[in-house]
Amino acid sequence: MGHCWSARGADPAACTAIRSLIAGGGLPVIETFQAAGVVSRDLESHYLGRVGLFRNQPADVVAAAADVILAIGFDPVEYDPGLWNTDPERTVVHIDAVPAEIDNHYQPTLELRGDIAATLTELARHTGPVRLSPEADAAVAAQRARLTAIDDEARARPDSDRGLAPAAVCLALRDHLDDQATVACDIGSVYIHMARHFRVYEPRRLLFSNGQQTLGVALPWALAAALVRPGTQIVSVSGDGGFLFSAQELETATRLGLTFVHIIFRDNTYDMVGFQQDLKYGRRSGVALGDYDAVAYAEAFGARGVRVRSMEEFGDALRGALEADGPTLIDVPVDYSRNTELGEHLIPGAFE
Ligand SMILES: Cc1ncc(C[n+]2csc(CCOP(=O)(O)OP(=O)(O)O)c2C)c(N)n1
Ligand SMILES: [Mg+2]
Repeated sequence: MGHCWSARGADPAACTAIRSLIAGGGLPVIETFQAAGVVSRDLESHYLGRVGLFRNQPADVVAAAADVILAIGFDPVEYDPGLWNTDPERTVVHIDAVPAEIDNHYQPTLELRGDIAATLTELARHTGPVRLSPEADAAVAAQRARLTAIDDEARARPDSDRGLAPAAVCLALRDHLDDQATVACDIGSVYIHMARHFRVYEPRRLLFSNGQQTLGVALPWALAAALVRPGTQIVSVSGDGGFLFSAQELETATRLGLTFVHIIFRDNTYDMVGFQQDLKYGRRSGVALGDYDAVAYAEAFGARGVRVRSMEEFGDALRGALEADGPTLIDVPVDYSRNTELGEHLIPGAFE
């Protein structure tokens, strides 16, 4: 079984070449966070999801079973090879403009260094459409079915008495946006949910901050996107903690007259820290956050603000915000009580 994934592969020329390489063949594709959108709508049958942070996604199952991996533009800052490349004997072909970063878990069999698009075009000329064995095909199909089932389950459980289900909010957001929309995502449990459930069909439309995982990036990125992609849908998404890391930029947004929507996943906690404390120590410490009034805060800067209480209200607020001029903040209470499941099926020792 072979497959490819990609970080620098989201470059427009590289992306086009990846799409030609997989079209017509049976090669499954896994997206890293930075590669989100490399797989277009018409190639959906090749999409096996994104890698997880904790090696527990269908994509990780496919990666573990692959006997050949084409790592296209792979940068270890996104996903440490020690987490996913558990079989050092496996054939890894590193295709990139820059040299591979060699370590114990990343020693490519072959490095094709140079312009990614030119390399892929040449590769496709030699290989023709790549087909998997019937067994590998069946294994990939099983993981694709699992991917669909995960989203179906999320849609079926949109809320509880504690708030909206975070995965269902991600899927509802997708339903309201077109393919040219830019979605800037902050760090936090919010980003794990978005990475798992928010499909994009064009590159550089779903933006994540890997590596440093900088809190507070989403709102300023939305401002920048509104400046360079006027007339398109611009959305930023953050947790209630991450929002406060750069919330003052609402002043810049209203002063410059920028139009976008910022969505807060409200749980009154720094949850990505909290749920990992639960997993590691069995208790939480120093992660509580007050139930601050985000609506009043938005209004103080001349922006609109709304706190929603149901999926229906969320849809109404989003539709209104996308049609309005200027920034709108939508405060969405989420039920994070199942978030420790985000870390399920960890590789041994990840939280020791
Ligand atoms: C600048 C910065 N400081 C601290 C962290 C560590 N950190 C990662 S996630 C997180 C909590 C985020 O909380 P919130 O924004 O409410 O999102 P949630 O996890 O609740 O969805 C923290 C403190 C970071 N990534 N960046
Ligand atoms: Mg939070």
